[in-house]
Amino acid sequence: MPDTAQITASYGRRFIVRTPAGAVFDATTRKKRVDFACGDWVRISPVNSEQAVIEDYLPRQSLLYRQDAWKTKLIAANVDKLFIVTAAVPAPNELLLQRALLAAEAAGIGAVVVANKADLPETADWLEKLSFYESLGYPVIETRALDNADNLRPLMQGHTNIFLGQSGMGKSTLTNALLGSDTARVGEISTALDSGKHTTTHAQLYDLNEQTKLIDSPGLQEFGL
Ligand SMILES: Nc1nc2c(ncn2[C@@H]2O[C@H](COP(=O)(O)OP(=O)(O)OP(=O)(O)O)[C@@H](O)[C@H]2O)c(=O)[nH]1
Ligand SMILES: [Mg+2]
Repeated sequence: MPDTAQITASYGRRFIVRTPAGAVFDATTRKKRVDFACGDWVRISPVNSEQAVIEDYLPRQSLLYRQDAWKTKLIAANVDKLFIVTAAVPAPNELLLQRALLAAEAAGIGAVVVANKADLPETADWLEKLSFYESLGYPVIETRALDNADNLRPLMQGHTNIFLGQSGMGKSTLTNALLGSDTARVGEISTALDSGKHTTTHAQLYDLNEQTKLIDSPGLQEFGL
């Protein structure tokens, strides 16, 4: 008998789903379908107490995706607030920021620009660039994820939020600060390449509290629309 559940982790073809009662299953799809995303509500058929098959997704409130020359990749479903995580180090890509803002507009969801690593002296110049986006109406919030991320909490409360951005900007560090634990794996950045190392490899949904969810996502390098 089909049940409903939410996808809390997406590994491409394998998923973790969780029912409203809190049962967690390893899930696969039929016919190698990959059109499911973290945050999706789905109908599942349990196989046993640990495994289930995803039958279909329920109507989505929103869908974030990116596109390269070959295919469309789903980022997350049912998110209603996008936090674009930026930092002065490694070098931020302004085009990627603009594309993420466009994706938020296309999905009809609110966007916030996070200027993380505000403890670094390089941040001053980057904040100057970001003032343009603030003048367009996007909130720009400075964070120091190594201390805390408490100033993001009021903006996130009651929403399904996502951290999106380049590798190495501190999405998982912010996630851990909000969770108050070291749940999400955090990576070094490469000074030689001036980039992150793609530490987070799959989208993962966390509960911040009963009404508030947060998806930590893998770093983007390109972001076609
Ligand atoms: N100085 C400073 N370093 C930070 C801050 N936040 C994160 N970092 C460091 O930045 C590096 C990358 O952090 P991650 O949280 O792994 O970055 P990410 O955005 O999750 O990267 P991917 O998972 O690869 O997309 C780590 O070495 C963190 O310790 C901050 O506020 N200040
Ligand atoms: Mg990460």
